[in-house]
Amino acid sequence: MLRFVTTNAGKVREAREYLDEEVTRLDFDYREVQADDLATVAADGARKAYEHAGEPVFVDDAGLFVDAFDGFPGPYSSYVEDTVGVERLWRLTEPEDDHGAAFRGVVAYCDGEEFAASPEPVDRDRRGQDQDADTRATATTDDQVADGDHPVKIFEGYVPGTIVPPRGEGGFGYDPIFEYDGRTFAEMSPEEKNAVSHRGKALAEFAEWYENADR
Ligand code: ITT
Repeated sequence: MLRFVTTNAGKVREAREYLDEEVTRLDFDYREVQADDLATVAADGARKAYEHAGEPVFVDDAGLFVDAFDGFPGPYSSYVEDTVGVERLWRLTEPEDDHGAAFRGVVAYCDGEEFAASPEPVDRDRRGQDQDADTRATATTDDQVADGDHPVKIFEGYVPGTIVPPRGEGGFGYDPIFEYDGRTFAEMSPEEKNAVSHRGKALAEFAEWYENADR
C-alpha cells in the first residue's frame, strides 16, 4: 500500500488513475519548509511523512506560475488561493499584456531505502529547457543521500497554459482559470486533465519507476 500525504482529495483521485498499487490518503499535518522551489518543499515533506508513518509515502507539491508576475504565486499558490482567491488572481492578471502561465508539480517518494539505478528524476519533456529545475531536483536528492538522511526520489511535471476568466465545474484549485488548448482544466474530465497536466506527467514517471524499479 502506498500512502499519499495530502489534504487534497482531488490529488488522490488523480493519483489513483496511475498506480496499480492501492493508494490511501494519509492525513499528516507537517510544517512545510519555506523554500522557493517545489522540489525542496516536497522532498522535505516526504521525509517527514516517512519518519511519521514508517511506511512508503509520497507527497505532491504543485503551484501556478504566472508569467506576468515572474512566476508568482508559484510555491505560495496555496496561501494565495486562501487569501486572494482564484477569481481575484484572474482579475489581477487581466490588465497585463501577457496571460501566459504554467502549472508545475513535483511528486516526492520516500520509503527509507536508498534507490537503485532509475530514470532521471526530471520531466523529460522539459530537459534542456529548464536546466535550473533539473539541477536543483537532482542536487536535492543527492544532497540528502550524502547527508545520511532518508533518500527521496523526485519526479517533476510541467504544463504551459493561459489565465482566463473562470469556466467549468470540474477539477479543483486554479483549474477554472487555467486554459490549455481551448478548454480550462475545470472543463476537462479527470482523465483528460491527467493526460496533459503537470501532475499527470509527474505521476506517470513515478508509476513507471515504482512498478519497474529494483527498490
Ligand atoms: P496538499 O499540500 O495537502 O497536498 P494543497 O491543495 O495545499 O494540498 P499544493 O500545496 O500542492 O496542494 O497546492 C498549491 C496550490 O495550488 C493549492 O491552492 C492548490 O489548490 C493549487 N493546485 C495544485 N495543483 C493544482 C491543480 O492540478 N489544479 C489546480 N490547482 C492546483
